[in-house]
Amino acid sequence: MKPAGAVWLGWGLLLGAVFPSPGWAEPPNIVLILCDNLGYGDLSCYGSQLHRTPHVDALAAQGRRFTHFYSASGVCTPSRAALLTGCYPARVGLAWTEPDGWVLRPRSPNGLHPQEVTLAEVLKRAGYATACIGKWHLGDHPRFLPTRQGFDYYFGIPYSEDMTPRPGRNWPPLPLMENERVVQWGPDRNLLTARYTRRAIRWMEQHRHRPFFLFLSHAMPGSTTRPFASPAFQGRSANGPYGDAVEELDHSTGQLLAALRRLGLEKNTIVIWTSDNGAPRRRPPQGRNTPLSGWGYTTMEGGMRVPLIVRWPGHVPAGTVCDELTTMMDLLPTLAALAGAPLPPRKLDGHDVRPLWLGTPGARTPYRAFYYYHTNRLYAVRSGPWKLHLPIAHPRRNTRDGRPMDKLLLYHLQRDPQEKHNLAAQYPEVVKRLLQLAQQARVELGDGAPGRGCRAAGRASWRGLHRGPVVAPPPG
Ligand SMILES: [Ca+2]
Repeated sequence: MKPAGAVWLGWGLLLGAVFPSPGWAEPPNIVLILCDNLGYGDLSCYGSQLHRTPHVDALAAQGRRFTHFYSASGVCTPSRAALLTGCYPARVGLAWTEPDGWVLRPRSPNGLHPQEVTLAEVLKRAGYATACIGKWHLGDHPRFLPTRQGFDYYFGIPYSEDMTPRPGRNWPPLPLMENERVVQWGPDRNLLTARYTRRAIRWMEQHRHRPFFLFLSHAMPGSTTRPFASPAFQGRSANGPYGDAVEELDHSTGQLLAALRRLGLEKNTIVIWTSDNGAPRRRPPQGRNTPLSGWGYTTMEGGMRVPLIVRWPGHVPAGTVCDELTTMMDLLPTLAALAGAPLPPRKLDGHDVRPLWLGTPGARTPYRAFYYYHTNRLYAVRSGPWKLHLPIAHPRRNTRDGRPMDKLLLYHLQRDPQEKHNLAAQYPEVVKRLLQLAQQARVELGDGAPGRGCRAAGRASWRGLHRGPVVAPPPG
């Protein structure tokens, strides 16, 4: 999985000239904006004809847009585990948990293992102030909360906004938390985007004089069939409540960027804008993953390939596009390198992709293979332009409309982003090579059972989140 040593030595020398060793005289601030279930085709700058996203489009014009950037999962919990640890979800035990299933449920005994080292912990050790604002979804038990995983400050709902009380489930009203306390049960979901944005800006203002890492993890467009938006955005878009939510996310981005400008932090702040997985299937359709095939919660391209925009004035070339394969698992090693922070002493799956972010001529993806897991099952493998769907006989949600798929399907993703023309019969040697790569993943990361390189999820002996006294709701 490692790139050719000589090539990377070359990059290292080149980067050494740009980046003073061991880190920066002035480490860059990092603002990471993550949306929930927003599709590849939901932004104007990615081809949406439905949504007006001028602020995100401007961010792309001032930064770099990635067209082959993957989440490590089609669903929330595993995707976020990969983003924060730099590992495949299966490696950190969160591809599938009992009794939760494919994502953690409220009051789960499971969570990201406290011994896992998150991006926040990496940066905190390098002197960064750290905040997580918004959706967490890596465990709601106190020992799994963001404040136990490297974030100095937390404000948000620790799981999905659709996990509200319902018959047969012992779920509390949605808990809005500040650090480790519930400050409001059942907050108005229409106001979440605006509240998160105000909190994020206030926190940046408070930490403007030191390097900071802000993880703004929006709840929207989210997991309901009727996404939420502030009254000022309701009914304003051409795409119903979904479009209203997307356009408010864009407005929020504009406010954050304006705050960075006002605080004089624009130049020395890396802004990263992405989504945790593709837009799920709705009838009629809401989010779009065009021109990719498939929907969120699957291992089709539209389920796992998501927008990524990186802006860093003077470093990341403005108005450029990167078509090389990168993934959410690269954020930890790449940002650690940019912050001059050492990597955790654990096996990681992501790569330091600074050459691709910085637009170094000739830079190529460091991935020999990328693996598409759904739950703890290996569904597909990509290498270069080729994607091989593996035969799936079991009845779990499948790559195509829930039907079992019993044969090998080989697609050339550059020529066939829709995954329509099966070339397995024409390219048996490619099939053979990808099957060998798949077998390596089965051994290391597992397929239905943990592989030899997998670590356990965190497990609490009691269920943490109980409906208790509410402290005074915070202003804003
Ligand atoms: Ca999601």
